Amino acid sequence: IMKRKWWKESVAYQIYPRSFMDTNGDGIGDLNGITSKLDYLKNLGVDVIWICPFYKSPNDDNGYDISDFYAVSEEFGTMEDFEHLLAEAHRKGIKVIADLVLNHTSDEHPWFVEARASKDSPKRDYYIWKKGKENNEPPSNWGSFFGGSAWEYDEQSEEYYLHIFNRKQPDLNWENPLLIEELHRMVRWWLDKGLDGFRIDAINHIVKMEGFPDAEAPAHEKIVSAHHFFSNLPKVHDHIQHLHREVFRPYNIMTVGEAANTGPEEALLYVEEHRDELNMVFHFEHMSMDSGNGNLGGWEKRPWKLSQLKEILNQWQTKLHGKGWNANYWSNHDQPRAVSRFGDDQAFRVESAKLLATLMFMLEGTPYIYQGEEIGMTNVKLNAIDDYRDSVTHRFYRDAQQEGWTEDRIMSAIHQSSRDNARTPMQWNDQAHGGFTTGTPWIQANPNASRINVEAAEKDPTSILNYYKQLISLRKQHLVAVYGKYEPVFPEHSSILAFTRTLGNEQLVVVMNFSAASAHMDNHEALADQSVRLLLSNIASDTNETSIENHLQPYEARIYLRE
Ligand code: TEU
Ligand code: CA
Repeated sequence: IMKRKWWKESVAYQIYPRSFMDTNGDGIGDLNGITSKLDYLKNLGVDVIWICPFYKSPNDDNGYDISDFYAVSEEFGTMEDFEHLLAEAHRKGIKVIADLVLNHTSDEHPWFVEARASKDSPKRDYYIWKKGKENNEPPSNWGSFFGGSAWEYDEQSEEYYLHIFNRKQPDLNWENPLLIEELHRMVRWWLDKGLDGFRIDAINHIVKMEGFPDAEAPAHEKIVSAHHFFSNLPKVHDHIQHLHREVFRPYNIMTVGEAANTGPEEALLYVEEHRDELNMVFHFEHMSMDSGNGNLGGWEKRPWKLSQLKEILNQWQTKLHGKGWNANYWSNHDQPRAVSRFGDDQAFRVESAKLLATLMFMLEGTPYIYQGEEIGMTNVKLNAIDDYRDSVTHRFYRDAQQEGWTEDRIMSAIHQSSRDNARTPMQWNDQAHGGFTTGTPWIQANPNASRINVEAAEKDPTSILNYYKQLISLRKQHLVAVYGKYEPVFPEHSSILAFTRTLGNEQLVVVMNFSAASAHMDNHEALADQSVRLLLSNIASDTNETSIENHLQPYEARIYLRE
């Protein structure tokens, strides 16, 4: 058994503050809105909330472009509101972790303003500046994650600065020890306020390849994906260990790093316990199962394969077991809604949302619910590009237009993949805007809020929400659900995903049908008749099952206990 830790046994809930709950009618969710919903979260069984950035920001990227690390965005409230939220959460036994953005700041951060003003400014070197190539081209052919070159030309100094996200998000220069000291001081300041940890944004990108070499590409391709030149470079680990040693160590906190383009071996370098880096990382391997090819093509989803999901889970579950800890999630503020993407948001919305939850809660690792997932919120189809708020979606729209895509094709890709799918207001009740605001919301609510909302779910014993509560209490009653060793069953089955979790004499058997047709399981030793007890199922069953039923209905999920 691994060392017991509170963050391993916790259920986490991600809050996108702008869209969670508005208390002053300005159409923007706020910190007091979060405080007002703590009882709801407590009741659901949540132990930790992760709040996306609420710092001062010009909001080019909804808070991921920070202009003051020490200030609360006025739209979200005041520092007192934050302190009140933290105190109330703690009083109710809920821990709070915040987003920590260390890869870049806003271009409106005073550091960057100074850096840009003069080449001689001591802050100049807080960022990454370089001369262009001879022929007036950017220093390298690196593309930004969000489209276009990762270099932006600065007329005044005739140099370029690096931004691997939007151009209003200049990358910080982690080669500069003074900068690192400033960042450490800031992190410590928040921990001393009583935060319980961090989700660390884009942490695996903080170090860039020395010399900024061109990525290999055909000569006519001027801008190419070059993320291997700024992902998981060895020095990243020195910096994280330094941060741990200098800042994290004395605090009883949890840390989860965002690490795109990272496989399980690479992940162990971040999370293996003796390395003293991070507790967990979010990987993206299951997030790319359904993305099409290329920069723009990635927006057009293709069907995903259960076989691939199984392969990914098997790797992560087995490779980390006994060494490091997983972070399990189906969605976040950057991804489409899980039930629309991996389930069926029409005929089997309820069943498939419960099925996805079953898997997330029964894996080894800490589960992260994204706001609204617990009521089965779906993707949204806003009418026109002007209804969208996400700058990355707008960027895609322009780029796709330039490539000659038709309006229909562009909008269809946006409906499938826009980050705004996850950013529409939380649906609390059947009132206007899902009860999120009494004013005009900053982005339209999903029209299905009249049907899919918390109030309705609370009244219905068979709702997705009530199933989440059951899953969470099951996880809390059975240590095997947290620490048990994972073993796949039927690795080749085309529609059934099944596995066992074993801890001492206790074993969970989890069987799930990932299809809209019923499915049959052959006899298997893992399912053989010994005393089993059905703990939970997402489809009402009339019997008190004491043996494993070989037949599964569409999207059916069952959890058995064998003692
Ligand atoms: O996301 C980082 C990010 O966009 C990539 O790592 C991305 O996840 C990857 O390409 C897989 O698609 C974080 C935040 O979550 C996001 O909201 C911000 O826009 C971004 O950082 C910049 O701060
Ligand atoms: Ca507000």
